[in-house]
Amino acid sequence: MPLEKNLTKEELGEIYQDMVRIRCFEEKAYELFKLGKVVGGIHVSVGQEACSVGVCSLLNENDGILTTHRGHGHSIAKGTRLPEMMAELYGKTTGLCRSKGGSMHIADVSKGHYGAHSIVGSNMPMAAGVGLAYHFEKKQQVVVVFFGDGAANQGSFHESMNLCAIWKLPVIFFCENNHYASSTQVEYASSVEDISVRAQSYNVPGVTVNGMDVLEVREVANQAIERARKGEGPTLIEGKTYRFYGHSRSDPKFGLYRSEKEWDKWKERDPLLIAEEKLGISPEEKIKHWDIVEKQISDAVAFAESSPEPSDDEVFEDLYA
Ligand SMILES: Cc1ncc(C[n+]2csc(CCOP(=O)(O)OP(=O)(O)O)c2C)c(N)n1
Ligand SMILES: [Mg+2]
Repeated sequence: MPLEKNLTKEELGEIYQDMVRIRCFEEKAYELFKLGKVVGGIHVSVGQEACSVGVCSLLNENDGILTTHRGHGHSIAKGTRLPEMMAELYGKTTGLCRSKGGSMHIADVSKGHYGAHSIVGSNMPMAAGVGLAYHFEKKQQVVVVFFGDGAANQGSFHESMNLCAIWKLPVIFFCENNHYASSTQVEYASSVEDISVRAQSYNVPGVTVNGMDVLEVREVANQAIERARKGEGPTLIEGKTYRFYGHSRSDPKFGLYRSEKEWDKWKERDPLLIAEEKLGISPEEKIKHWDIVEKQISDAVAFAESSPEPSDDEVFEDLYA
């Protein structure tokens, strides 16, 4: 039976609202970045919401995630608090990491969020470590590591997959294949069309899914999570998706490496539109969800605005554990 058949109307609405929360948070954060309020760098995942929500909506609070430089969506989907997250982007003392992390290094261990990691591919060996800890603790926890198509060409991907496979660690490798690593097209950098086939080298299941469809992502993620909880080891999932913004702040929407025509084609498959149709969100419900979220985002911005800047004395605090 399809997984969504077990969901109530409220639960379907929560999935949609989570996706809207990510979209609104990131669009607001991007706007604030351009105004100089959000400091450091910013990489938004607008267009990739079905991957983060599809997976994280199936996780328990004590399950883990690790994410990347493009990690706001995963953080929000895992339940990270919005005011403290926005304050972190502002570089304020009330931020999740007391302003030491910023957009690219957000962590919220209380929610099982073991960090955004900006060094491409660095989070996969860490996920193997979290998986090993879960394996010894025997509490049926799982950890999901999100990474991009570019990261799938790093040695750390292969080493981590192999280790998790031989030790049957409860780690789900979720590759968000948004077709570009900065300006490098995936076809240019990868020898295979579907990154998921690489799972065969490690004798683990590998699945490619439509990463624009939250319910399709949930179906495959559910199987991978069940398998990991039963102690049967890792799965590699590849969600084919697209980022609607440029790679980072300095990269325009279309850039020199992708065309407006290509962008338009993907925009027709906006994950929010697909979710509205498939989750059965009526126009009235849509307005209600957006209203709730917009209020939450403006509260988060107000919290960040009114929070204090860190003082010079704090600069050496929290560096060692
Ligand atoms: C080891 C390393 N090399 C290069 C970079 C610079 N860099 C930052 S993001 C990025 C592209 C990553 O592409 P992908 O893994 O597909 O993730 P996406 O940005 O598409 O989400 C690069 C090359 C880095 N941060 N770390
Ligand atoms: Mg990419």
